[in-house]
Amino acid sequence: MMDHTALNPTLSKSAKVIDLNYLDTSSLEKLISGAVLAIRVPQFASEKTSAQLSHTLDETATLEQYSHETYENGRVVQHFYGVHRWGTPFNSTYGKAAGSDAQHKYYADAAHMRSVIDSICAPEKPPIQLLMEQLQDIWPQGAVAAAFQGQPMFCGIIRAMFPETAHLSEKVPHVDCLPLSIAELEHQFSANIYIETPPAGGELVIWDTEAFAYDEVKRFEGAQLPEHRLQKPLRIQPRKNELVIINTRRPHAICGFDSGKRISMQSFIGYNAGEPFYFWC
Ligand SMILES: O=C(O)CCC(=O)C(=O)O
Ligand SMILES: [Fe+2]
Repeated sequence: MMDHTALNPTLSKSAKVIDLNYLDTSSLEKLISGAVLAIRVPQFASEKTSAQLSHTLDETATLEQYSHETYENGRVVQHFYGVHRWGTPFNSTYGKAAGSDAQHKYYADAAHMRSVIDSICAPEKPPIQLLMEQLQDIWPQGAVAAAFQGQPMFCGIIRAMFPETAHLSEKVPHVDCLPLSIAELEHQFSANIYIETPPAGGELVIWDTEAFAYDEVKRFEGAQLPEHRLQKPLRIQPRKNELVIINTRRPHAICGFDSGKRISMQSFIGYNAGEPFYFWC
């Protein structure tokens, strides 16, 4: 059962993080304006859904390396930072031609994974789906699965980290920014719903600096972000079943851990004023 006690938003250790029982419009507006760095909704996923997803992942899922792209001399370079994935991310199509095998695979896997995840979570809805439905209720323009290339995109990839490689992400703050050639977005956020968390470590660190603009993302090509934009880290210890939304054009990183697993269902969320939130991953 969900705890319906109202959480006092000021209880949070940092004024830059909002802790909520239910998402609300004014908190989203604060995230969009940059007044807050993160929104947290504990107990967003039900225990049962998390258990079903976790169990299936252990038993049947084929995990692959999730890479993060950078651009070096105009070329896409993919880096492994210790995150594994179940499902095919849109960045696997970067640098590939329209109509390429990579593009076909992305959209085919999107359709396949939608039905696989729906059936794992049934009779409940997958947590990312619940988030889209809540945005439908509280945001004037609602939320949709993005179709930047005319076909519905994947929303809700499963990301998994293990002690052996989790530390790879810690030293490499990154920003996530959909290429301008795909869509022009005023902001890019991500939603992670944590299905499993390690007993210690695995914090999400987000730096309190302006979100990077497109030209800055381009300028800071390669893995190293400028030191002066990495001065004020804010650490978030994700809780099992919790939803955390951040602006992914702010540098962020994930801390290593020594035992357990760190699993989340993730989607990027694009924002343009007066338009629905666009979900993809
Ligand atoms: O796993 C996390 O806590 C953050 C994942 C991440 O880098 C993202 O959602 O952009
Ligand atoms: Fe990220």
